[in-house]
Amino acid sequence: MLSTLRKFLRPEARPDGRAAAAVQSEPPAWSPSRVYAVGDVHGRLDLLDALLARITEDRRDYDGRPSLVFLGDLIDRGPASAGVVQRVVELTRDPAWDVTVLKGNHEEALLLFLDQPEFGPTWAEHGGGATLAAYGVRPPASRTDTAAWSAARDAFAEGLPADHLELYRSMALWAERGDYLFVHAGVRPGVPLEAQDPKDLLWIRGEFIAAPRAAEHVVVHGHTPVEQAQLTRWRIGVDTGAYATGLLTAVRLDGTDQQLIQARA
Ligand SMILES: [Mn+2]
Repeated sequence: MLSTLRKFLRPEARPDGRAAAAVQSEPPAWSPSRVYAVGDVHGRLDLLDALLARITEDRRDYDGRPSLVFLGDLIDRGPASAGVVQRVVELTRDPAWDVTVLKGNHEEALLLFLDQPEFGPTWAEHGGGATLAAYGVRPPASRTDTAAWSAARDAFAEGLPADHLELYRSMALWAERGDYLFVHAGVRPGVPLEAQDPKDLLWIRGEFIAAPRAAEHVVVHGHTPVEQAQLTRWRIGVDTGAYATGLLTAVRLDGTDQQLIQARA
């Protein structure tokens, strides 16, 4: 009994020590400072505020200036995209936080609509209609009414606060802290970071999710919704589909520690 327990507590002492040694040959992922990385918010200001309250409480024991990384897709689908972006703009001005906002494919779609109103119907079908409405613009009812979409684009550009536009335009494609890489969707496996196609960073799913190890880093990402956050050795996925599920997830990284922090509707 005791020896069984010992084997359980000390897996390196198992007779099949080869497998255990192979696992131990990789040191655990390391973050040099505390990071909170927040998954896809998609217009759920209610969940974002609940999560920020938990994160604010959680950081009390931390003396440094923690990083707050938004993993993209702040907007679309949910009802309060403008409010979510306003909250994030406020956080970027708060010296207590080192805020990084990554671009998601939905923010890319918003920027594309500003340049090309004919993209509006496609954006609206993927949740952009809710974002237009949140900024006080009624999405045209007809896909093919190009004049109406052009007018909607102009009204949107007119009403969009300058600091929101600046935030959308300044969103990064990725960020790095120690052994961790933060990116909206993921990376193409085996391709060096500097050679990655931005389209993959914003859109990739299957090949990245299926890869046992896609990058040198541990990749922390959103974009592909999962019922429960995935913490594996080389990949941490925190998009818990907040818009549909009412569950918004962040991961806290500090040294070798990894903890989930969540808010539920
Ligand atoms: Mn996405």
